[in-house]
Amino acid sequence: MRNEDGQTIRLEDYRPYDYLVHSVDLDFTLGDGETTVRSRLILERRPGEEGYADLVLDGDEIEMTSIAVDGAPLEAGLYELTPERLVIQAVPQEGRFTLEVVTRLEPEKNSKLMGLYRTKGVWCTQCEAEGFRRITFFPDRPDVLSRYRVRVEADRAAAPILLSNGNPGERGELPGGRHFAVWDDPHPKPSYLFALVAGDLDVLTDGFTTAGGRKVDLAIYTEKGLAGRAAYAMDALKRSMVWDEKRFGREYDLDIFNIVAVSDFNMGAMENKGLNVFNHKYVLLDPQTATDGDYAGVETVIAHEYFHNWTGNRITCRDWFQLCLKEGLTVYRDQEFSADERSRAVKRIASVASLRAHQFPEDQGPLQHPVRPTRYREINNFYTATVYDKGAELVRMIATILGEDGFRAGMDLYFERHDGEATTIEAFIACFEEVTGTDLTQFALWYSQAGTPTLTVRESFEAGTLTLTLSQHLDGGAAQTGTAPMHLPVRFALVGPDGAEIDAKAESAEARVADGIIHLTTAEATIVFTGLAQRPLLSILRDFSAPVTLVHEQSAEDRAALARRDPNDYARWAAVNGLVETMLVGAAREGFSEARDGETIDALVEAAGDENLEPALRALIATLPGEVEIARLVAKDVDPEAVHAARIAALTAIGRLGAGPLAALRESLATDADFSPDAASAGQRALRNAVLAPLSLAAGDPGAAAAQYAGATNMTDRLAGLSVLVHHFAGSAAAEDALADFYGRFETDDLVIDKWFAIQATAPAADTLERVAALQRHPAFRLANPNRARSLIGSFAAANPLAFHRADGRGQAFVAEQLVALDRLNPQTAARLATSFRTWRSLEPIRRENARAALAAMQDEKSLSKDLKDIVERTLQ
Ligand code: B3K
Ligand code: ZN
Repeated sequence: MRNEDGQTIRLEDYRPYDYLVHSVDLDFTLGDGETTVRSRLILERRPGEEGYADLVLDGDEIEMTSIAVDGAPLEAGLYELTPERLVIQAVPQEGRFTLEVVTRLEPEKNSKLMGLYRTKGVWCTQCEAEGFRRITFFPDRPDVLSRYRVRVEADRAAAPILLSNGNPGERGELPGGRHFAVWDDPHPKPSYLFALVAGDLDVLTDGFTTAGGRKVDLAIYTEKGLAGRAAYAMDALKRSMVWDEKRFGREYDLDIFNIVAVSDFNMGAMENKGLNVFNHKYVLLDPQTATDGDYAGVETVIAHEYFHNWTGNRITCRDWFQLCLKEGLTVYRDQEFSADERSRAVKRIASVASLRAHQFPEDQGPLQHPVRPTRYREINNFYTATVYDKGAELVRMIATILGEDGFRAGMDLYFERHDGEATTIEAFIACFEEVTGTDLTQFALWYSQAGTPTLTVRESFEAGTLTLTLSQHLDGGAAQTGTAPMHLPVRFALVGPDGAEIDAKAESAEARVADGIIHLTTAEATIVFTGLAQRPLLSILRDFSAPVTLVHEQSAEDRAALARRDPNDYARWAAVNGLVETMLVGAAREGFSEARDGETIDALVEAAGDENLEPALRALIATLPGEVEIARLVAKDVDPEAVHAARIAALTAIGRLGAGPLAALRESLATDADFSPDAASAGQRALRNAVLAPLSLAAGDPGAAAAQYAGATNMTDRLAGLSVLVHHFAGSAAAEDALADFYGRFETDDLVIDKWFAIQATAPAADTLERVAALQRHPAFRLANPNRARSLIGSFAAANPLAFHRADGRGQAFVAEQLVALDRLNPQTAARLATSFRTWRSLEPIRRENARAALAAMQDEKSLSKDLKDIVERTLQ
């Protein structure tokens, strides 16, 4: 599937693999410094194919020590070995044959953390997307499904626990203090879902009985002494299993479900069949060391990986272009789970805010790509917010367009028809079309047209008639993937002066209007509502029913009225947020003006204090968008110092103008001594903490934050206090004392020390770069540990525009140097962190030029990895 330049993979070149791999037998001999892998494949030329085909297997940085076909060692001339491939000539073309290959690996030296590697003495694998080829030679592509049987052998003292996919089989002792275990996975799977873990681990066990009566042993393995911190993750797992049965009729399908938490991991977690491997950040929690945000994150990631068992594992992707088939759909499922377990409106707002903060800049910058890309050079660079989060929005739109029953019927058909297959987006969409008789051809453009459409709404009212004009526009953008009008489901309501929704008759020549949704399918549509007693308030794009940039020139009065009265909670947040965004963009461009923005602040303070709204929602209302998000809204010639000044001025004004009600609010939300991580308690803490920054800034006094830090009984409150001190009173004795105290308290706890690094790296202060450079030499800093690299370098680049884009260019140059150093150890993580440069063109000219120079310096480096090179080149394009 590689084209002439040998680098770019193209969707249109897809063709099935020439051979079937009926079974995979793997035998691992794990030893200190060296691991041997014996692989025995049963293969067969794909039936119905014409002509002879070489057997082509992928490989990457592995040494082959022997090779045999049908038991006979293969002579040197009968195969060709290159750094990327093993090509075997003269394999049987009729019937089944056996290929045996032995490879030798050095997991201890594997700092890329792809394939088999060692972390804190534990052997662990990561195979998605192309890591299996770093273990043995194999057709390492998602459409080759096989049955796996795995034998693992190791020293019993070093690795009392030996795990792989599927159900456990024989195990036993061997001479010399060694032992072995056999695992058998009855479900055919692609190589990217293979996993092996071996080590000396603690375990938390539990059990679950499925609706169909299958008894499943559940286990979460952790580093020594930490299993107690996995209790919430276990609870989240059981809730996920119940939810998938109820909501989607999906039951678990093995006798055992294992999760292993490790501290060196390139991403959040991995859904390997029956053996999920997790970054320990998404497993380990207790109130002293984890925030409410961490609890919510664990719940989401545990659910996400569990849900992959059906959307990803039982039904997988034909090729990596179809990645959103499993990722977008599984994000949709985990979002729905959190909405059902917690608060639907709060979850929706959090997802929308995250989409706009992470996916919109990607979709509007040089790394833009369609939800289903058609080209890639390095697939690991396409595990993006576009594939995941916009992909989830597309599934959500299908559900909105078809309604709950139609959507569920389509999902049922998808599960029934494609179980056990590697399939495509077309096949997925066809299921919904068939069960509902709906033509989704136009809707499917969302998968191929990159970029964020703009939805412009105009309204006029005259003599009892409201006329709306909706138009959609999509720039060709960098990817120039086309701009045909798409199907935008636009949820709306007309809201009366009393806050009641008005049921008015709607007519449109262009758009279908039904069940509170305008189906915009043309470039422009006019909708006329008649018989209205008075001008209603237009509540539009409710629940963010389509991932668009909304341009709606609604008066500040209408927005403020909706902020007070809209019966839809999402819409109330959106109304305040619209006012706040206008305020912040105006302040970043022209300076903050209390005279101009006083009413916005009143609306925010009033909504934050409205006891009819749940506290978690009020906390979101009271929290201003971050500087990166404000910069995105400013869009052109961004000056990060002006953005920072605007945000601080607005926060201070909120604290000053809202002093009375906000202080009373804080008082009324005194924290419980008995911590409970439930959503309602977390919401109370979030609201109380959201008003700490404005009140402290207005008072010009770190006292309240310092007192909160010192008196905190849980990490949420402690970190909230610390963050106000370090971010708003940088360099003060109170901030420095608290930082020293924090380090002393949590020195031995890696996950908490990550927070200590991150909070300092994100301080919007003049000397943050120098501080980060010093921290990078701190004994606790380890560039090779992805969490640590992300906490210091990643958060500096992603969340501290003031320091990263310092006018002298030294922030960007520092990050570029660090990325080049990281690239030598771990290209995937380096490439991920490099995406922080993606907004460089929106900066003002001096900073823009500095950023270009930093990117060019990376590009000039010799021996840059394919991963980092791909990001740097596309970013510079
Ligand atoms: N499927 C994995 C991500 C793999 C990333 C490879 N670069 C986790 C997830 O999305 O659930
Ligand atoms: Zn996923």
